[in-house]
Amino acid sequence: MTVKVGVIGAGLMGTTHVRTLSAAVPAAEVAAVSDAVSDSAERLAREVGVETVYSDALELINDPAVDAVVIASPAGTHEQFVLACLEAGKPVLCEKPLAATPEAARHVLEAEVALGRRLVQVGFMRRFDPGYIDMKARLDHGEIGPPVLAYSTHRNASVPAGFGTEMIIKDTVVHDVDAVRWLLGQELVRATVLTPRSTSQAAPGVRDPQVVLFEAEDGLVVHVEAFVNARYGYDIGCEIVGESGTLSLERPEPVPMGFRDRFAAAYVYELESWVAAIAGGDPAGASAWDGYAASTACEAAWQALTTGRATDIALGQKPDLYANPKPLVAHP
Ligand code: ISE
Repeated sequence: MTVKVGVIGAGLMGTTHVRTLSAAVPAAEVAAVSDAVSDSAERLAREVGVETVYSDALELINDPAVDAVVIASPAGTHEQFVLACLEAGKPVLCEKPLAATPEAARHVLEAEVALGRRLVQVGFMRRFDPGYIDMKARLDHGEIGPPVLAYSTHRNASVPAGFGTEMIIKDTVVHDVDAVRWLLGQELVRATVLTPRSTSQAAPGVRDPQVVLFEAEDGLVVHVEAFVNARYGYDIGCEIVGESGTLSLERPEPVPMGFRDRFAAAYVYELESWVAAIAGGDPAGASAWDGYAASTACEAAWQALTTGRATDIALGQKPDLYANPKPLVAHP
């Protein structure tokens, strides 16, 4: 069966997903594209030979010819569109963040729990990167013993104008949060933020770089460096220090300049895995719970930055629906 996918959003990520689905995921077919700016949707649809174009995303979601939906529109639209997918009973891959606020992410979570089956996957693509998958397998295998420290480095060569201090936490650090929660299999419970002197490359008033310290459930400490004007490249690092060794993420050489190059393989595997799960079974990527937990941790970090105080991350009880996440296996 070919899964007919509707893609909402014809910007950078929507375009990446449409091209990847069309060129590299034979089990899927792009059936429709939508964007509030009709010209963008039409241009993208034409590029890959898709005939159905909407300017209203809700029409795309409710189109009977669409089996499943990718959401790559601005964060402020995610809650409404994911809820509409749940109402229509359609699997949905929603770009990060799951929703603009932890409260909105909780609405999505509650709607999925009420439905009683997992239809939501959040686009945390690092979980599908071969290097991260290898680290996770070795950690779970006990290769370095119980972890005590984690270091996650997230450097962008540059960011678009308007990318401010808050976005460095909510758009950038959110990836590190998901990656370490997944690698460690633990929730983060407290956040503290340090703001070194800003680089002269940062826009006026923007705090860049930032160091976010998270404490995890069993007392281990996670150090996240976000530096979005690092100029030399898009450089992602991760090291987990355990009681009997250490594991580091492979860093490609030369350093790529952008996230779409660095995570090209991850984007393909993310879509392949998501499409394969539609035929039966839960999606293996980040769940609505993971999206909610990441947004809540980032909101706490933002509060920590603005108040200068350590801030607790209060998630509440994890619903049973998310108790046994499907393990992710290495790309065949
Ligand atoms: C961007 O918003 C993303 O989502 C990318 O995946 C991330 O690596 C980048 O640093 C963010 O700015």
